Amino acid sequence: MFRDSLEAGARAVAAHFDHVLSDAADLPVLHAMRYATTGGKGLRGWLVLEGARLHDVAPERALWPACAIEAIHAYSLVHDDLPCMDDDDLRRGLPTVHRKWDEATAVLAGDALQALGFEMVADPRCHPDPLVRADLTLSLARAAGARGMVLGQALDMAAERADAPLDLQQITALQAGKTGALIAWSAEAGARLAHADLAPLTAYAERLGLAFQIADDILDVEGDAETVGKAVGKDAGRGKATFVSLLGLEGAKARATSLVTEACDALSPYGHRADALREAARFVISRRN
Ligand code: GRG
Repeated sequence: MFRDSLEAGARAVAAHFDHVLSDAADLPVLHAMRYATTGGKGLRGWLVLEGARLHDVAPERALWPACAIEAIHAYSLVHDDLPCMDDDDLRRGLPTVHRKWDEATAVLAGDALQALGFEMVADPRCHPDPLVRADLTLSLARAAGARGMVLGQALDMAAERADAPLDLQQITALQAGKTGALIAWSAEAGARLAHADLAPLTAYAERLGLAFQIADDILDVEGDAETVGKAVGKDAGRGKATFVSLLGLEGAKARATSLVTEACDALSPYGHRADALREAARFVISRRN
């Protein structure tokens, strides 16, 4: 049931994306942008839509920040895959943007997706109150930038060159930026649209983001064990610290499970109205991709 809701959200975001870009030039960068925003789970956009529903915000309004966060997420993946970063050939089971086109197109598509994300939350159709739009834009810039996702990515790159692997506190801080910041923004956006208290969603999202990353590390290990011929998980293969290497497989699973319980508990002010968000938290640690 949650999967149906996730797919419906992803379809709505994709349609909105097409609508917004319908007047864009017929150039490779535009095709690369559409390609890069296709095929993901759409979890971040779904969190925006669900957080908005929880606060009785109209879906037509919520689609702007939902599409914005998926655009920023897509940009981060396109740039993360570049030869100067992770140098990946595949993303979502298909050739990465720089493999399908070329590096220049991938850089430009990522740049344009990032700009588009900010354009969408600054658009008057997102919210009539300019203060709400400014709040969404400022918080998104903080989540994506040098105090958020870019900080996490930079810490990750520094860790690659470091002599000693990171400890648990360091890797938690790294992932809070790299993965957690956009997830937190997604969960909070609905409350921002409604001028509501962010605290319960912030507490939920902090735990959700960490559980998501721990699950990613577990998938990396279990996927490698299950898939004959698949390259050894990159992080594990380099001897770099991961939640699994630091906590052990069973310890990592236990930590992810208790984070999900805490995330669900943080939603108690919303009662059963937040059950879909609780389902999302459980999905994050049970997913297979
Ligand atoms: C290049 C500034 C810059 C940042 C890149 C997010 C990121 C930072 C790198 C991605 C590397 C990676 C695979 C991290 C693991 C966690 C993660 C973000 C996985 C991808 O998110 P999903 O599973 O992806 O939500 P889909 O494809 O479903 O959208």
